[in-house]
Amino acid sequence: MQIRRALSLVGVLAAVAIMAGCSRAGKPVLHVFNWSDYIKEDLVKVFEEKYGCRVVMDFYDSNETMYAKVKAGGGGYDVIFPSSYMVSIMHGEGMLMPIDRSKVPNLKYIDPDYTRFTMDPGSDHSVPYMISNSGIGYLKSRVPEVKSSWGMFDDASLAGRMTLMNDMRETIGAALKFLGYSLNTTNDFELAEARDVVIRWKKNIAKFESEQYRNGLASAEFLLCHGYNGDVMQVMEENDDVGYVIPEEGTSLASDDMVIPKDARNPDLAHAFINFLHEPEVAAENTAYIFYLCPNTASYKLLDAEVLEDPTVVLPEALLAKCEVIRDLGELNEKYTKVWDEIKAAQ
Ligand code: N2P
Repeated sequence: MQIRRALSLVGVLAAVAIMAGCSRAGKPVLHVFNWSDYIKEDLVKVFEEKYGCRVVMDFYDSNETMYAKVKAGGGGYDVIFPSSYMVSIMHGEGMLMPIDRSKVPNLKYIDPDYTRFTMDPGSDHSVPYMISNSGIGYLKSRVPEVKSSWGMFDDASLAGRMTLMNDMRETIGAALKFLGYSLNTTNDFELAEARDVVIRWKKNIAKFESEQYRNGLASAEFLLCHGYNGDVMQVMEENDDVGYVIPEEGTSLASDDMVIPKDARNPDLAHAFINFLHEPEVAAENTAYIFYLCPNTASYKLLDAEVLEDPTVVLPEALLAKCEVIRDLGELNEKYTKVWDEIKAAQ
């Protein structure tokens, strides 16, 4: 796919403005905090060349670890990629800069079908990046009888060879869906039941793990892992024996959004980066590489049909109806922290 296309006039003017502002300090640096394996690195290089800057990227494996670091004042980041519920928490705490829509003309491409997954559909302080879902990655040869169910974590024959995400909302959410409840419930009885399910599953898993499971599947250290669709698909690209199922009880869907923290040092470059990732060619190339869907309408026609027709990338309606987006529950988020602490403490 040809993405090194000529700079648009808007792009040139923006690049000149950004470089002029930083000429005395040398190359401007954009500090980015992103999920691991969530961007095609070559595209970052294209951005660096286009804007005469350097991008320094750090990585995290859950919204909560990202939040803890940023809240403690760490990082000095210009762009972060929280899921929508975390955008809402950060916005509520005054941690985010408003998006200057005039600096992100590519907002016009955001697919309105997916803004229902975000908590900021007007892109006031966040811009959708990718849509993800959670499910189960597994080795076909080792788990031939796999079922599309969270109940797989009850299978004692796989004990010690499975992982669940080290992520309170995802893992408690999986147990809630298994039980037929909402993954946003605040009902104490439902939460207690889900807690007990995860404690039961904990006996069968090797560990709670949200990042290394990809390598673990590739090396057959793990046979069945709770993971994100694109992460598992990336392993599948290299290894035909890997499969991915979305449990029929439903799962969590996320709109992972791009935000600019209030104390960002380079907000102009941050806006330029966000806009760049929504250039249709860039969005398409990124999606084709990481296997998550960038909700950018103009990029779809640049994608191979097999990506858009892949039911793990674009979910069929019947399954979609059983899935939910994790919501910010305000003060009641505490209930999940408490249940998670109990799960972690359980023997
Ligand atoms: C990337 C995982 C991103 C999905 N490794 C998070 N919703």
